[in-house]
Amino acid sequence: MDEHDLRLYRHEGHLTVNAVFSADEMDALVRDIELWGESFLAALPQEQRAWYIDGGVSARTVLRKLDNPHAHRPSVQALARDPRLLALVEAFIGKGVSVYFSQIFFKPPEGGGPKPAHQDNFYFGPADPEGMVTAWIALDDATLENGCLYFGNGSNLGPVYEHFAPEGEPYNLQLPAAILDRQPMSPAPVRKGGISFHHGNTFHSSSTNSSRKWRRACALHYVSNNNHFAHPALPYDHSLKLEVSTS
Ligand SMILES: O=C(O)CCC(=O)C(=O)O
Repeated sequence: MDEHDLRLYRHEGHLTVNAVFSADEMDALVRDIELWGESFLAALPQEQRAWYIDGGVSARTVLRKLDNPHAHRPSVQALARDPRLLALVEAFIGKGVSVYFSQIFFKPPEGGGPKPAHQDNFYFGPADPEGMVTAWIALDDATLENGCLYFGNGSNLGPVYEHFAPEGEPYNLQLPAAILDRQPMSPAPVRKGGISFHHGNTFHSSSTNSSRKWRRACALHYVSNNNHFAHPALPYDHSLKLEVSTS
């Protein structure tokens, strides 16, 4: 990554860096996550099924997401500490960073559901909005067909807007249509082993996976070590915050 890339990130609020990890590294991670997913699904209480199971895939029961892999899987914790990734994260938010929250997004073939447009900084509510960057690591090629991310270029330079949750989906916080109408969204395909970085204020979304290929990703939400969480919108477990480098 060079000065031009950093300027682009500051201007548009996101940056794609391909070929950070190898395909073999991503395959090993997927195998580990699949094992975790099987035991998670087997133990999933009835009242949580609507949030974790992908409602768009009717042919089989398949997970939509898993939370905090950095706290549950040594493989993901090692990824979060990987020097190739940390050098990039620190170029965006400075030295001395922690993982605040992390997620596996499965987006299964033939129906994996969309994620409506939102801003991560509305969810996390950091005191310093600049001290937060999401590293979205592509475990498969993410394409227009299988539901890659879309970004609102330059929305990182604007405010964090109030989000709403649809009836019966209290965790699915999203931006209102009146705001989205003013912000075009552009696709950001990423190759397997590449990373899509986005600023915490950047609008982003993904569409349904109507292809026959998986679109799995591991999102690591990094914050500066001295950032604190003034107004999180959801009840995040702050004890899972993991310091991975010092300044
Ligand atoms: O993978 C997706 O579809 C959504 C990702 C996302 O919202 C994030 O990484 O913050």
